[in-house]
Amino acid sequence: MSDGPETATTEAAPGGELKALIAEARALLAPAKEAFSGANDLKQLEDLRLEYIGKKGKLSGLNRRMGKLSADEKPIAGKVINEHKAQILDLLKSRKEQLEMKALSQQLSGERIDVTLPGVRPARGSLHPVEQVTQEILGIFRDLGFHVEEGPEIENEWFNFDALNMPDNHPARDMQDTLYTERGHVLRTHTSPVQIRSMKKLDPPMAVVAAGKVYRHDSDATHSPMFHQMEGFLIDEDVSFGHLKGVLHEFLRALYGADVKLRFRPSFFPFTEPSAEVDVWWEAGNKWLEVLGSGMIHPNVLENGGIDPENFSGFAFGLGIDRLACIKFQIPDIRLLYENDVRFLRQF
Ligand code: FA5
Repeated sequence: MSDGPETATTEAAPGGELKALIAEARALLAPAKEAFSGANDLKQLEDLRLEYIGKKGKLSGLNRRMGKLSADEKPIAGKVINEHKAQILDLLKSRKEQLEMKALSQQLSGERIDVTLPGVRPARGSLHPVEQVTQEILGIFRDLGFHVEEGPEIENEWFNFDALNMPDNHPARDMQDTLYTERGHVLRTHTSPVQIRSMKKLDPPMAVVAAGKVYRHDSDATHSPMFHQMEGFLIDEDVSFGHLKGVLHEFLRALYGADVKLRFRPSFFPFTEPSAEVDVWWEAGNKWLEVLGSGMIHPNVLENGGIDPENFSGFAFGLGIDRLACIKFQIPDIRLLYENDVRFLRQF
């Protein structure tokens, strides 16, 4: 970088150096303006800044020469040089802004989003197979005119046992290995207490289904400690065992198709008389699998629900939803439903 004009004026007459400095300061403006607008990027502009107003730049060269001026001349020259420095700074600033805008718009156009690129699909979850079957079964019973109720999972012992004709010390309580919570309460062992709750709430005739979790101290390929049941019952005048069989046949055909292989077996439940169980052929397990218990509601149970057994009769059934799902989806072990292995769950 040269201090060019410094060498142009030596030995001037009194006042000559002042005039020369002023003229040189003025003469800087036009070339500075041209040079700045010719700068194509911020790096070039910075080099020009140093050339004009850097420590060794052209304006500093003029400042240094003020030493040769008289005391009267110095403030005059200083003022002129400062004014020109301010103008040069203004020019630099506006060119800098232009170049920054240019750089930003180049960056933005380079980063433009290509809306035609294929998107990344978010992984989609799906309903658990037990939930899928539950929804399907509820749909079948709704179509048959049943109404949906619910009951609590932590149940009062009276609703879970006593009201269902299983008083204290009744041997039938041992049929369902019970998990007790606080005194007088259990994790419900079946959905049958919803029968009593619904009878107390509704007036006959009534046709109700209620699905939910139930708990027992039980675990193997066909037993899970937590599983799902759906209770169904219908109360009206002159309900017969034939109605029960008809509804269960209709239901199983709707769920598995007209050629479903099923069999009724006589059974025992304290809350139904007579009672029957139904098995469905389980291809994945290569055996008959018991899927439900059922029967005609015991007169004591109707009474406990506040319904006169002289005028009304009813049937009831309790479905094992998890087992129905195993048959539906050809699952060979009920415990697979609860291991939460996504490789298994993704198949449904
Ligand atoms: C009962 O729980 C009766 N409350 C059913 C009932 C209701 C009978 C209304 C009469 C009238 P059971 O204990 O058999 O019955 O259970 C009913 C169904 O639940 C069984 O047929 C079976 O499909 C299923 N089940 C029973 N225990 C388990 C278990 N540990 N894991 C998975 N499913 C089970």
